[in-house]
Amino acid sequence: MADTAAKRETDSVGTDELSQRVKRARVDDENGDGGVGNDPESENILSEFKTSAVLSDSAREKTIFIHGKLGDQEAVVILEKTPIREDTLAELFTGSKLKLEMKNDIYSTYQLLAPPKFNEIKTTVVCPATEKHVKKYQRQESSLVEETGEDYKSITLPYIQKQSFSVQWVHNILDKKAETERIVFEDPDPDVGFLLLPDLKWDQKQVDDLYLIAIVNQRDIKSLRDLTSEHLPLLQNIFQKGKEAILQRYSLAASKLRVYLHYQPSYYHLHVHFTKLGYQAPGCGVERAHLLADVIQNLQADPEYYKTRTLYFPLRAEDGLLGNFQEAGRL
Ligand code: M7G
Repeated sequence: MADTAAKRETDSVGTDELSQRVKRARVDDENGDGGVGNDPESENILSEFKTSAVLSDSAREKTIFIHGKLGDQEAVVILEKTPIREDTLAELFTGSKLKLEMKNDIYSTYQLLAPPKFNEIKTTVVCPATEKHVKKYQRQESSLVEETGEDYKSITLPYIQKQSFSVQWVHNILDKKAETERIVFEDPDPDVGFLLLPDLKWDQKQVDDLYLIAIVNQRDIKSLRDLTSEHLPLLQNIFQKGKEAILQRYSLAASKLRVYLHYQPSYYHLHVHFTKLGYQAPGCGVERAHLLADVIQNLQADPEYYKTRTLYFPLRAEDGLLGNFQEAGRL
């Protein structure tokens, strides 16, 4: 699928049949007893999912990324076993069946068959998925790229202007067309304002893997590269009010947070990641994450810091941008 066609396809999200069915299923669930696994009447949109390939999986992280088809549309489905929560332990122990697997001296292993409500699997569906989504979730070798300010202008910018993921989902959030009930904090100011809400990756069941994103109201800041000292009031506002909102809502102190931007991001509308320190959030490594506190200091020291600095980031083997860096002899 050509990427431009793919982009058009993602732009239609919100009107296609699948999203109507997802909404219906969600409303059914909300109107029912709300319990996971207790509502057999909810429409299972995945019953007709046809797997074509496993893109990646991890026994350690208990995740699997699958490419397949939902009806005649390409889809990516992500399944993730959820953490065991302390507040469910009593019920888990009393309400489960235990099957002995082996016993040796003081050691024994069992298969614990928990009541259905404890078997929830966090499921994310991307449909229609573009070729770019499939590549994003595929296990691939990465290479570290060195991008000068000039490289950004001549290689990266033209590429992202043509090929990047649709940010329709971001506009839906800002326009209050999606995820409105999930908003944790809002500052409506057009220049320094933002919306803070749980990231797609966080099921909000435990603070241990807390993950929120702050999405800026301004629509023309693509990434870290666009930032200058002019944006300091915006960045400081996000840093300050984001931390306060998280303290208030989740009782998590600022000193327990990792607050950062990705470069390169997947979505070119400026946003800031807030994750719990100690939780190894995907993409929090030094090759991709830039602490907001450092970004602020760098811009205070040099207003054009991110316009002129060489920035380093990993690109996956099948990323078109990597190909463009190779063609330009920059790798
Ligand atoms: P990024 O740095 O652009 O890319 O971050 P990454 O996905 O490679 O990290 C975008 C962030 O937005 C990620 O943490 C995503 O999980 C999150 N995200 C993506 N989508 C499509 C949604 C969405 O629809 N809603 C919410 N709440 N978060 C999203």
